[in-house]
Amino acid sequence: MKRLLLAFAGTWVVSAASVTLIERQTNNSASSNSSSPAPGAQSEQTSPPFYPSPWIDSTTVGWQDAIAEAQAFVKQLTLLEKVNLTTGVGWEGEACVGNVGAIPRLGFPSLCMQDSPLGIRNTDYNSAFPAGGTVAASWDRGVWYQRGNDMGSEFRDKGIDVQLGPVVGPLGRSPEGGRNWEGFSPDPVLSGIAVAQTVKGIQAAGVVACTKHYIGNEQERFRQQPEAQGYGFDINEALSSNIDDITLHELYLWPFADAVRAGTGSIMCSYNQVNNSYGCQNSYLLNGILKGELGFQGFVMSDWQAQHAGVATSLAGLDMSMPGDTVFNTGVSYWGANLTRAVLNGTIPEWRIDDMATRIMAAYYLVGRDKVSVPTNFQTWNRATFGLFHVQPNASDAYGLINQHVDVRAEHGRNIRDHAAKSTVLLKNVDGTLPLTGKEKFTGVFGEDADVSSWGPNGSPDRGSDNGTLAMGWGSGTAEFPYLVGPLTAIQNEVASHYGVIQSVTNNWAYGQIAKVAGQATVSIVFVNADSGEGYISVDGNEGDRKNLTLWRNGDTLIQNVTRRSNNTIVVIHSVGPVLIDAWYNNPNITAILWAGLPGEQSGNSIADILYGRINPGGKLPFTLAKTAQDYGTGLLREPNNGKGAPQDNFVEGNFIDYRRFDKEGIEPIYEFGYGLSYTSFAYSNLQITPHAFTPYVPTTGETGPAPVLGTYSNNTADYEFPANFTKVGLYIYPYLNSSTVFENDSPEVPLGSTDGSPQSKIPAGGAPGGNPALYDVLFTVSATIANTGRITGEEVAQLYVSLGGPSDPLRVLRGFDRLSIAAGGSTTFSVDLTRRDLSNWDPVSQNWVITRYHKNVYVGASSRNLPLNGTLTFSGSGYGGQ
Ligand SMILES: *[C@@H]1O[C@H](CO)[C@@H](O)[C@H](O)[C@H]1NC(C)=O
Ligand SMILES: *[C@@H]1O[C@H](CO)[C@@H](O)[C@H](O)[C@H]1NC(C)=O
Ligand SMILES: *[C@@H]1O[C@H](CO)[C@@H](O)[C@H](O)[C@H]1NC(C)=O
Ligand SMILES: *[C@@H]1O[C@H](CO)[C@@H](O)[C@H](O)[C@H]1NC(C)=O
Ligand SMILES: *[C@@H]1O[C@H](CO)[C@@H](O)[C@H](O)[C@H]1NC(C)=O
Ligand SMILES: *[C@@H]1O[C@H](CO)[C@@H](O)[C@H](O)[C@H]1NC(C)=O
Ligand SMILES: *[C@@H]1O[C@H](CO)[C@@H](O)[C@H](O)[C@H]1NC(C)=O
Ligand SMILES: *[C@@H]1O[C@H](CO)[C@@H](O)[C@H](O)[C@H]1NC(C)=O
Ligand SMILES: *[C@@H]1O[C@H](CO)[C@@H](O)[C@H](O)[C@H]1NC(C)=O
Ligand SMILES: CC(=O)N[C@H]1CO[C@H](CO)[C@@H](O)[C@@H]1O
Repeated sequence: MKRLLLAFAGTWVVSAASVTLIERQTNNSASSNSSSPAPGAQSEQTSPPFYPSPWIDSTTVGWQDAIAEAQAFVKQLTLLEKVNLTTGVGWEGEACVGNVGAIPRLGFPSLCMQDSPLGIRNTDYNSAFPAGGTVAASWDRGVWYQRGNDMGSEFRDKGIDVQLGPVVGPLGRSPEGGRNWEGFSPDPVLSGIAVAQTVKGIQAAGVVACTKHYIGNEQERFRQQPEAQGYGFDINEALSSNIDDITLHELYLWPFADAVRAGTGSIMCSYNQVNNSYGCQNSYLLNGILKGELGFQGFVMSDWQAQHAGVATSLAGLDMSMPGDTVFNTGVSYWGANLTRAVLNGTIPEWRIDDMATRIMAAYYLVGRDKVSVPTNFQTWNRATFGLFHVQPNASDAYGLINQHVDVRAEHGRNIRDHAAKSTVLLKNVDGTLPLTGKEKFTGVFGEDADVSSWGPNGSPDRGSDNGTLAMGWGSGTAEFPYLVGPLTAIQNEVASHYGVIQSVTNNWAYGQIAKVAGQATVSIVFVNADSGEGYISVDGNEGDRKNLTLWRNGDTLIQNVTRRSNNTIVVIHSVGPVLIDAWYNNPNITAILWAGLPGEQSGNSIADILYGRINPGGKLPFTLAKTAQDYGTGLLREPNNGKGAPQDNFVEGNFIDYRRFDKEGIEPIYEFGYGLSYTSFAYSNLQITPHAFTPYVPTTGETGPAPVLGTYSNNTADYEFPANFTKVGLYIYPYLNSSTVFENDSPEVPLGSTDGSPQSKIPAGGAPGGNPALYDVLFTVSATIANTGRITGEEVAQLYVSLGGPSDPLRVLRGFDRLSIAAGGSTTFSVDLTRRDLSNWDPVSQNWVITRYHKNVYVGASSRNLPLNGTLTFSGSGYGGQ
């Protein structure tokens, strides 16, 4: 059987884009008008069907053992037990934010899924790590891996099977997007390497990573219909992110491919629709792209209440329903008993439920949970030691030990301090203002953001306020702080250790007091912030997404008040992403500016390490700091634009987000993507380009095996009823049928091909986790010499950009980087392997990656706009070209 995937180029791709691409494949002169249309996207664009759902491939390198163990496990299961593995027990049904059913017959406990991407949510004795968007600024593979590994070990020791993170969706299309800070960077390569390292770190600790939210989850507003209704928007469906095929592949999918290649055991599908099909039942994206083209062998889990159908979601590639009930606390599920029934009545083929269960267990074995798992020792709903086991409405009143208060932090605080300091970006430093010595005559510290809130660091549930110093955003992507070292505390300790003078004003409206202290200070340090979070909490009218990009809490006025009186003012920004600094950044009284992101529990110590020079700053901006919000050109969709239907969010800018847009439109930013200073200086020289012999790109061909069917199941309906004398828990979701039903095995109405378990043709761009293995062939090695020309050891993030050269390509795209430690007067070699993928464009016509014939240049330097070295990549021989 051939797959039913043809004839979709037309629906996914604006026809002009395909024309442009053909042109850029054949036209070597590069003389085309540079105003050729960007790929773009259209309203009402639709997502084509893709069936059947690809089954697990037991020959997948890296996964063979895990799949064999998973198949052996699943083979012994009854249908009810398989259904139990796939379906959550319902909101508040068990200890974790999500749990599936257990398999008591085999002593196999309920799998536990728990937030968040920056540490364990809703527990105690856990660490609060720096946010993803903050550590992105370290550009440091070691930091990402270590942070992931530290987090993973904490999840493991609390008895959690799946960490609900890391995040690469949102990628950060709009700087106002509420959850951007949970992810890494709007650049797909920076995000891709960061997510891969994080996944590896988490999973090496024996916990399954759940990379999320797949895909196009770029704004909070309209992400869920009921939430939008709650904010007064009368819409019947969630927003549709309309993304064309080129932009999908070259931008939003890119880091997901890296996560899959790194072995992520799980992927969470998103609330929003993509091309007018819900993220958790979009067969093109789940079956075709994720499990087909990217060769994902793990399981797809729904976001909480992101499932909108039963049979359709299973056939479209969803493997686990979270938290299991259709809507929280309804006791009703699209799966559970419905899934049992759908398999028994022949609507869902046996191979499909087997594949769902196998994928879940394969992830489990892949990370070695069979060897390291401990029973869950906390409960997410309650901090008390004793309490109800099940807090679902109508649950039994079984009561007992629910929180063992296991301290899982080891000494992760040391790494947290180091990682946040390494992620701090020095934006301005006039005449060596920084580092300070601690012996300044009079230090003034200003701003609410300098000190921990009087409500305490965890004073607002899920950090849903902007009280005190900002060290994480709000929503489900948070953790409780075990402590929060405020900047004022750390700076005061520093000054007091020298018996110096320090005074602070931490009320942003105390103008008289601010003026008085600023007038005396020989150095003033002003702390300001800007917050955002998840859509279910609104803070100061910011319904998850930010209303604007200005500083919060009167921050601009605070800065102005200080600079009026103090000619040596250092500004420290804690923010979720870009903020507008145009009003003050070039004020001559501002002698230094630092972006410190969302640093986590050691905030004060981390910034003090930078301010006092114990750590030489080496972070670089993972986004652009622009003069105006309009400069970004990719604002949020703020008003419904489709009546009561799904708001249509057309990603018309295609690939041109963040620096790619600034380059394209010739807009001068204030501080560009990749920018950051050090206390020392660096020089770049000696660019070398070494071509490697490589074979032509070979599209994957051939057929898969048939869908594995594991075990048999009884057709006796009495076997599926609740066991005798079974005590139901509250609104728990069970796999059992309420009464024996006659199952008609008639011809159910399902999408064409969706039940076909016969061998399927392989996908040309696929073939292994992350896509066609030849995409990762190294075509060139580019190197350069980086010298430390200053007087102290420093770390430089050297960056490599490529110009792919086509008329609809960005001017330059990041393709490599390394954070290098170089002693004063010393030098080192920066080296990047450029893969075929790095040099390819997605061709929607051939549905594969191609190297176009446009000239390709490389640029090496210190930021996206400071690129002193460049050269041309010269292709030769038959390896050229993608087809
Ligand atoms: C399914 O899971 C529930 C909840 O853990 C459990 O009570 C039940 O016994 C399980 N059923 C089977 C058939 O394993
Ligand atoms: C099965 O799903 C339907 C919605 O499709 C729901 O109305 C029904 O209550 C579900 N059955 C169970 C037992 O949850
Ligand atoms: C089979 O069961 C599913 C789930 O309850 C239901 O949606 C579907 O209509 C049933 N089909 C037949 C043919 O009975
Ligand atoms: C904390 O934030 C909430 C919500 O914004 C606000 O109402 C409250 O006054 C703040 N508390 C303090 C101590 O700042
Ligand atoms: C932007 O939003 C913040 C947070 O709600 C608010 O403090 C600030 O006043 C707003 N700025 C403008 C210019 O409206
Ligand atoms: C800079 O600070 C000095 C006080 O040291 C003040 O006189 C001057 O007006 C300030 N300049 C600006 C631009 O605020
Ligand atoms: C700031 O003002 C003081 C006193 O007026 C002066 O000594 C000092 O040099 C000035 N500093 C800068 C950075 O301009
Ligand atoms: C149950 O029914 C299905 C569909 O008719 C059939 O393929 C399967 O062999 C039956 N299983 C058993 C154990 O009889
Ligand atoms: C169910 O409970 C009743 C009363 O406790 C008992 O008599 C009966 O034997 C039980 N049935 C089964 C199948 O365990
Ligand atoms: C010294 C100074 O600049 N004070 C100003 C602080 O900000 C308030 C509000 O804008 C002004 O009224 C003060 O003059």
